Amino acid sequence: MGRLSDFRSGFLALAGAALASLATPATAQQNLVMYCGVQEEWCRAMSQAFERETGVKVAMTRKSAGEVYAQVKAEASNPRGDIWWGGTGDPHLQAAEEGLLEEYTSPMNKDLHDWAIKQWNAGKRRTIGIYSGALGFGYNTKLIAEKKLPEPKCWADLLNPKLKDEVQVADPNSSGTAYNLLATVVQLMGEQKGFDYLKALHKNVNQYTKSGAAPAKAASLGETSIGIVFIHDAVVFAVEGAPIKAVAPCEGTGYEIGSMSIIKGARNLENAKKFYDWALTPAAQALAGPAKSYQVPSNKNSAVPAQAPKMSEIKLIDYDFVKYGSSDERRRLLAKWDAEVKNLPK
Ligand code: S7P
Repeated sequence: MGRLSDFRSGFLALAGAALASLATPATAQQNLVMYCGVQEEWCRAMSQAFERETGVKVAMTRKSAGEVYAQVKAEASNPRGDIWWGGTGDPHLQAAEEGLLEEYTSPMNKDLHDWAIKQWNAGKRRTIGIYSGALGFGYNTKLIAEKKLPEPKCWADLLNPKLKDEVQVADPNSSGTAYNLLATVVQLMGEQKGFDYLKALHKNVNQYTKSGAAPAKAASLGETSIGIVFIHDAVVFAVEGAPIKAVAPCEGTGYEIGSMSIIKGARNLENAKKFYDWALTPAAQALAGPAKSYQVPSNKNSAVPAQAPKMSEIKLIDYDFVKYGSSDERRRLLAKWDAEVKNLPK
């Protein structure tokens, strides 16, 4: 009897172990590790909807664009992430050039705007445009009026000495938004004048934040008078009723092609591809508006949120994504900003 029960429990243990080993790969198939570059609310809406529709369990982390780039690079020999969804396109392009991303051609490509496909070609099929939005700033109308400050309409207006410590913007090392600003002023004014502009702006900056959209929130709360952000990130607070006015600078401005990439060596490659195709559908792109994200979506059949700034009414520069997303140029400009602007005395 004793031997029989020993045999039974041994057999059951072995069978259990065999089942567990069979179950491991099947379970792994149902996971997706997502690095998300947009606002938390939209990140959550996307990961939860994908989970609901496919049963794939999504582990999502929200980070700024420069931070995700740094993480993907640091993890290159042992990749942890599967999909990098959202965030400005420049660091995606840099990662593509550095061999950190997987090539992919989605059946959805045929439905996308030219600018999204241009990004895909620029990244040699390793990154693709998912939305677009223009750079600008938002200001707190109450604070500006109370302090009797002139209403800013142009980039040049932000250099007014009366705005000392009244402007907030992110650090371009962590933030895609702030790198977009750096690349924009260099393209708009030329490199020398662009850096002169950033040095003069530094005198008025009260804080370089980590996240690009944070200055819009700070302006809405009255913690700063002006926040340099993507215009759609300022519109969010105006829509909510905060005393925020969103501005497209009069001299012209840059814009982003928010991007998506599959990480090279993704452990859940098939699920990453599944997410990629799904994220390019009008149904998935329609999750943006209700999550208070007012970018222009990349699928031609997607509805543009009513609150989205009209790109055709904004004076846009011909942003050179290939040059400013290249590894050498992005590294060079960030090092120059660190050396010449960041630690300047006020
Ligand atoms: O808030 C949305 C958005 O502005 O965030 C992305 C961008 O990378 C900002 O985050 P960081 O500046 O913190 O990197 C944009 O792509 C997107 O439009």
